[in-house]
Amino acid sequence: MSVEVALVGVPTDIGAGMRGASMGPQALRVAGLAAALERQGCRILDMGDLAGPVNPWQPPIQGYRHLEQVVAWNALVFEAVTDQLQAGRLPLVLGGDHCLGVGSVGAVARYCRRQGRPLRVFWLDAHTDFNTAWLTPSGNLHGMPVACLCGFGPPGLVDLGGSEPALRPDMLRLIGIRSVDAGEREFVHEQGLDVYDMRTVDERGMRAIMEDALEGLPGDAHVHVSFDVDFLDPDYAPGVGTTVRGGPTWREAQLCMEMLADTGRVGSVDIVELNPALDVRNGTAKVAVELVESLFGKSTLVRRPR
Ligand code: 5AB
Ligand code: MN
Ligand code: MN
Ligand code: MN
Repeated sequence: MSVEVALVGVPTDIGAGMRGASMGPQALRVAGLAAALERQGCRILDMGDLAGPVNPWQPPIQGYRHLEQVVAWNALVFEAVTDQLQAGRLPLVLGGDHCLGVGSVGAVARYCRRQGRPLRVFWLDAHTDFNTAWLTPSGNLHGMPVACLCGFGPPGLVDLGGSEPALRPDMLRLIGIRSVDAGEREFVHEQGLDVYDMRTVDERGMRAIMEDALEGLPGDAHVHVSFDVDFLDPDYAPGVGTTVRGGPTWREAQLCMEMLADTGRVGSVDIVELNPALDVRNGTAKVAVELVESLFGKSTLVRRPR
C-alpha cells in the first residue's frame, strides 16, 4: 500500500518579521510538489489552504508580535494535522512561517503519545527557534516554536495539546544551526538541546552527524521533519526572510534528506519559511521540492534498506 500524503496549506506570515511567507504554499504547488511526490509512489490529497486571521502588522506587545493571531492559526494547524494523522495519512504542512511548528509538531506529539509511539523531531534550520518573550530580540513568534513545544511560552501555544509540554528536549535534533541569539544560546545549553551546528557539520561531515542524530531510533518511532528552508545556504535558497550564510550546500542537504528517508519512519513533515516575494523565478521553491522528493525516497540507484 502506498503512502497517502495530505498537503495542508498554511498561508500566513503571522509569526515572521517580514511579509511574504504567506505565499509559500502556492509557490510549492507551482514548483511541482505533488508531481514530485507522485513520482515517489505517494498518493497526494491536497486539502487546500487553512484560512486564519489576516496579518495586522503590529509591533510586539509584551514580547510577542501578533500572539492572538498566532494562537488562532496554530489551533487550525493542530486540528488539521490531527485529522490527517487520524485518517492514516502523512501530513505535509506547507508554510507559512515557522510559528506553525507549534501546532504541527504539537499535534504529532499528542498523536504519538496516545499511540504509545516514540517520536523524534528533526528541526532543519539555520536557527534554534528557542526564544521566549524575555529572550527574543524581535518578538517574532517564528523564533520561538521549539521553546513553546518544550513548554516555554504563552498560554494558547504551550497548552495546545494539553497541560504537559508537547516535547522533551531529548526528542529533538536540531541540524544546520548557525544563528542563535545571546540569551537563547544560554537557554539552549541549559535545556540540553541536541544541536548540530554548522561547525560540527564542517568538522564531522553531514553523514557522521546524521548517523549520530539518528542513533538509537526505535523501530516503531515516528519521525517528524520540520524543514525551515533557511536551513540551506542562501546561495541555493535565497527566497527566505532570514538568510544566514554558511549553510548546507545542495548536496549536503540532499544527503540529510536521503538519510532521513532511509529510516522509513518519516510520518509528518513541515516545509516552512519559503518567501516567494524574495525568491528568483521560484527557484528556492524548486530546490525545496527537490529536497522533499529525496525525503520521500528519491535515489539515483536502487538501494537496499539500511
Ligand atoms: B526561523 C531570530 N532568532 O528570534 C528571532 O526562520 C530569528 O523560523 C528567528 O528559524 C528566525 O527573531 C525564525 C533573530
Ligand atoms: Mn525556523
Ligand atoms: Mn530559520
Ligand atoms: Mn526565517
